[in-house]
Amino acid sequence: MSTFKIVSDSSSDIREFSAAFSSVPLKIRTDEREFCDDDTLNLSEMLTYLEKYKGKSSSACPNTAEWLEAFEGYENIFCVTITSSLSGSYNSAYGAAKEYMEKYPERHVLVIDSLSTGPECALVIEKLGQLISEGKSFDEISAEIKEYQKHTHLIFALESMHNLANNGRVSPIVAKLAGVIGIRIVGKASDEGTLEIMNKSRGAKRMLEDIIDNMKKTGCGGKVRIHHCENPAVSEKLEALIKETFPETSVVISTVGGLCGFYAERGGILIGYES
Ligand code: X90
Repeated sequence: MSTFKIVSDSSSDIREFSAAFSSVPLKIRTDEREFCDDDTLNLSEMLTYLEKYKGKSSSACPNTAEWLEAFEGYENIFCVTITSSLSGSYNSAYGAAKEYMEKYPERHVLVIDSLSTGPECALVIEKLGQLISEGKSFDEISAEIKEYQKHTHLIFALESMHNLANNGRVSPIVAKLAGVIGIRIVGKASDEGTLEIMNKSRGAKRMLEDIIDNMKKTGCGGKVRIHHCENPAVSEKLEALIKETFPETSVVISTVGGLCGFYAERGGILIGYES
């Protein structure tokens, strides 16, 4: 009997899972403090601290040793990372996988570049859990998850892009727009795993309409996962609107972890969904 494990970096916002699972934390840093994106993190306290902090803040992905520790003891590992276009997480996981398979030639690690983050990673993890519980082989699951990824999407709506711009993940010009009071930036994870801006929406109502319009373009039917950064009210409105527009969906709302919270900032909403 082979043993399966799912490992992801903490960008997936998943802390606990039904199958064998580990979340490998990214870190958020200033010159004075380091926040580890695990169970010990108080997100609200971190956000408040960062809003007041005048210096530079940044994030750091897991290193090879941290990934290796999460793999240890398992024969078949599926490892889901944040998009390799915006983070070194995939590369360090890939290095760890190579090392692991050299040490244990009979074991397997598939490192999956989510080309996304948050709730879209969560969908991939849920799917992996389902395929494992169906008793499929490592190779079958590897093929099916690749296919599945063609049918998952990520849309985001942000009130501020301050931390994204400060860390070189979006241009300062785009970030400035998000800083305008009442303007929300609606965008998506592109096919290449980059941040693609689609709307500059004025007001929450317009933002919700723009999110739905973008979901209509790809179609939506199946699972929807909403991860928000201290914005339950708008998430619930969005849930109602999604259920009304796409009746064949099941929506689950949850909260972001530290990494997505750092970049999405207060009010930010990420939507992962199946088409
Ligand atoms: O390696 C690191 O330090 C992590 C860097 C992560 C940078 C981007 C995180 C974005 C989080 C913001 C909106 C969603 C964008 C999705 C684009 C694929 C959430």
